[in-house]
Amino acid sequence: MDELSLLRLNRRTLLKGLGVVGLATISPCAFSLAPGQSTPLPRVRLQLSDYKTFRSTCAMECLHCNLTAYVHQDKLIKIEASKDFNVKCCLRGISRTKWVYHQKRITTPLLRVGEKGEGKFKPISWDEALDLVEKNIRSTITNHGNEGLLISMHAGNMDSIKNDMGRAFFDYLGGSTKQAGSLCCSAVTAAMIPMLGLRYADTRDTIADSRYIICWGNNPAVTMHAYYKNYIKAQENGARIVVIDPRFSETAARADEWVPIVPGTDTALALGMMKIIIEEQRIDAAFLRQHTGAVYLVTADNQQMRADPQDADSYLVFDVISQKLVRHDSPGIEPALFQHQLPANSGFSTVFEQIYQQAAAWPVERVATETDIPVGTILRLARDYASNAPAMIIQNMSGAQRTEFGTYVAASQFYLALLTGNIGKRGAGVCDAGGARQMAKFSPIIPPAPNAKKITPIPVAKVGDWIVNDKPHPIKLWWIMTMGVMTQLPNTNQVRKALQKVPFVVVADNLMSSTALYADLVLPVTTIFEDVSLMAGVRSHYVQLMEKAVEPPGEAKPDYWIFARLAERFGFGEVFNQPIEHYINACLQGSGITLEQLKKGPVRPVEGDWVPFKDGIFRTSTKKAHFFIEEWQKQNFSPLVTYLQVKESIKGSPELAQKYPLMAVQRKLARSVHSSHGMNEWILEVQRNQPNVMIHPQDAQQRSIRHGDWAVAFNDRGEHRAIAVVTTQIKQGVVSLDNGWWEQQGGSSSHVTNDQFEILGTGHCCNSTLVDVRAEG
Ligand SMILES: Nc1nc2c(c(=O)[nH]1)N[C@H]1C(S)=C(S)[C@@H](COP(=O)(O)OP(=O)(O)OC[C@H]3O[C@@H](n4cnc5c(=O)[nH]c(N)nc54)[C@H](O)[C@@H]3O)O[C@H]1N2
Ligand SMILES: Nc1nc2c(c(=O)[nH]1)N[C@H]1C(S)=C(S)[C@@H](COP(=O)(O)OP(=O)(O)OC[C@H]3O[C@@H](n4cnc5c(=O)[nH]c(N)nc54)[C@H](O)[C@@H]3O)O[C@H]1N2
Ligand code: SF4
Ligand SMILES: [Mo]
Repeated sequence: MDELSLLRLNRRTLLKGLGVVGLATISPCAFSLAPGQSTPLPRVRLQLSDYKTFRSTCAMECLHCNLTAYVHQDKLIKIEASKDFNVKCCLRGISRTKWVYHQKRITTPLLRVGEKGEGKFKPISWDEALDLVEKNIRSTITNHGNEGLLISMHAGNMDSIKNDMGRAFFDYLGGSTKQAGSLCCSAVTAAMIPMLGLRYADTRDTIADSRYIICWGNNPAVTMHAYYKNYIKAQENGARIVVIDPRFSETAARADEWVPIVPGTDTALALGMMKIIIEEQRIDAAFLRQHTGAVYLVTADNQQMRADPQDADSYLVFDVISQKLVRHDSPGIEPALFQHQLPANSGFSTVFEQIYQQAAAWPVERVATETDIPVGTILRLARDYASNAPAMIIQNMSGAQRTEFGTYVAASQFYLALLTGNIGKRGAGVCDAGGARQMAKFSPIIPPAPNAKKITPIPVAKVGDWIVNDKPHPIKLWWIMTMGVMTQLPNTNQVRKALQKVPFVVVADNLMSSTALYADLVLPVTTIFEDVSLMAGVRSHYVQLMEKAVEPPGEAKPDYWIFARLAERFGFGEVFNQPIEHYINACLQGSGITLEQLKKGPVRPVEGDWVPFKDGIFRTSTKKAHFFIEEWQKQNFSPLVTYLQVKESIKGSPELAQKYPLMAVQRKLARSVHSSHGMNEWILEVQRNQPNVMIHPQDAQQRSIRHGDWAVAFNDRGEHRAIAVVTTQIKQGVVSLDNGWWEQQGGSSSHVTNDQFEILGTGHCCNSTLVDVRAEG
């Protein structure tokens, strides 16, 4: 589409915009005009003292860097990395100036006049827009019940106010259909909560202390770029970095070793490593006895034994001193870990022995066949991980867990850490990119709704499919905020049909996004620096006040303003229409942090380096880490990590693989965070502006695809066009597709991605996808 050439400017605009000549001499003329602004500002030399500065947070699902805005005469002139912040923001953060002043900013409510997707709208007033919303909400509830309302929200803005307010508003209406799970990392959550008692256990502070780092299905050089410096420091200190990825990623390029793997087989590798580690007695038995449920007893029919069936925490262990069954937390005991420590014919075993049974099924040769990793490499990985303490696994919401059994992938990494005692210490652990939420308690911004009906949710990956099929009930009004359903949900063609089917689709966004094109009503919202908010979030270790620096364009409003106005119409205005400070204070309750403190700058809830589960204290009710997960057992899955073949894979669906013999994995790019920034003109100037498909030379040759040609990845769900990169930097049989391209740029790779949901965590298995690729011709 020609959207691109419209946006492409010459490189000098970016360089000027970034102020390479220094802030004090920058000229405001270098910037394109704000919407509605007609004449350029005169060229003047400004001094630092001429600017007002404001601080906010880069708020989509990334690292939540603190940004400083320089404002002159009510215009945002420049964004910089905040000087006293722990990480430096990237080009995308700085380029947010171009988001604020984007040509595609929506400045007034828009009502659809053309077909859905055509992008034809007419401006209407907020009063008209809110009348329409009110009318449609009321008629949906009357004619179809609260089930007919669906709210979709995700990671486009992860501040602590907006999504929470949306969720609460629909609850105060009496409830609505919601999405279950997340497109991102439900699998990690489903592993961590029962195993460790919390989600978010971030080890970024002590990466430099690590001696051995495995980036497992994870590409921090791009996706955690702001603190990649910690990895470099670790290498300077002598650490070895190993990357396990079907693609030679940007991190692999800087690492000591790249271990290509068949997608979806990571748990087989982890179990194989466990077998080696256990059989070679490389486990930390003392740690397992003291800090984990590896010593809990399991009956022959696979139930954990308890002293008191009414007391969930009364797990039984076998005390080798007294030779008796005792509660795990009895003083002065030495619990049996190994089978040979248990009485003969006892009829029970330990959780540890059950783990070993799972691992024993994975001799190194079998792992090699399944993963396509050489035997020698697997042996080395296991031995190096277990003997180079402290060793760290980087998981960080990884691509490897966006697979059909991603919960087992994430859990297997914690198994490895626990078995070797590589957790709760500097330089060890399994990093999951968590922020301030793991360090302090925050409170709900709105009291729970008094009468929200419990309504069956839609697994997020199934949103398109279920709406099209009226499952679990017809959806008549769909509210979409902070989410790019047309680019980020799997199976785009089905999502498009869903958008076309629902009679009233509201999209709140600040840009005419791919999703907004399909709305019946588009509501213009603010970006950061245009409203006040709070980031007490999950990706930065700091709690940050998000300040307003400039007026939003036209009629754009914060999402919370919209919910306040609607709440007034539905009779619960006072719950939603308080000043923003009220909600910020409510959130901070219990954290020990005050708004006054935040006005002076970001606040970290704890002092010193953060070492999650320090000294082996976990957050479960027993304070121990658990391996045997009864939640999984209740869903008829193995309570212990086990390897299951991904269905949409060569081995899992041989028939489908005849038709679609290539496994497609997704890749996040430096140019965007998902669909965010995808249309930022500064980024389009310096980053590539067309999607790529990486394909191995042999796969390319078989299909007569040449390097640099346009190619099409396709399957029964749809097609994605991209430029072929023919390279040995991708495993044969695998192709890598880019995440985040807009409909207006030719369309998202989600056209082909798997919309089955990751079962244990209700997550997203975009990396369990079969395709074929053809030259465009
Ligand atoms: N094909 C493919 N799909 C994927 C992935 C992949 O790798 N490949 N990755 C998955 C992952 S890990 C994630 S986390 C998701 C992310 O997917 P999403 O959560 O959808 O994230 P974004 O695309 O960043 O943002 C969505 C929209 O939020 C809007 N937005 C920003 N600020 C605000 C605001 O204040 N209010 C409102 N109302 N809107 C706002 C943005 O303009 C943007 O249009 O994508 C998932 N989908
Ligand atoms: N620049 C940038 N940074 C981001 C984001 C972004 O969009 N852009 N998104 C943010 C978000 S929401 C998230 S969730 C994180 C994600 O961070 P990452 O997990 O690092 O990101 P991905 O690119 O999705 O996946 C990383 C790698 O997983 C590999 N992979 C895919 N399937 C498998 C598999 O089955 N096994 C193994 N071993 N590897 C596999 C892919 O080839 C890819 O190189 O990044 C965050 N940071
Ligand atoms: S895009 Fe990510 S790394 Fe870049 S400034 Fe924003 S939060 Fe930081
Ligand atoms: Mo994500």
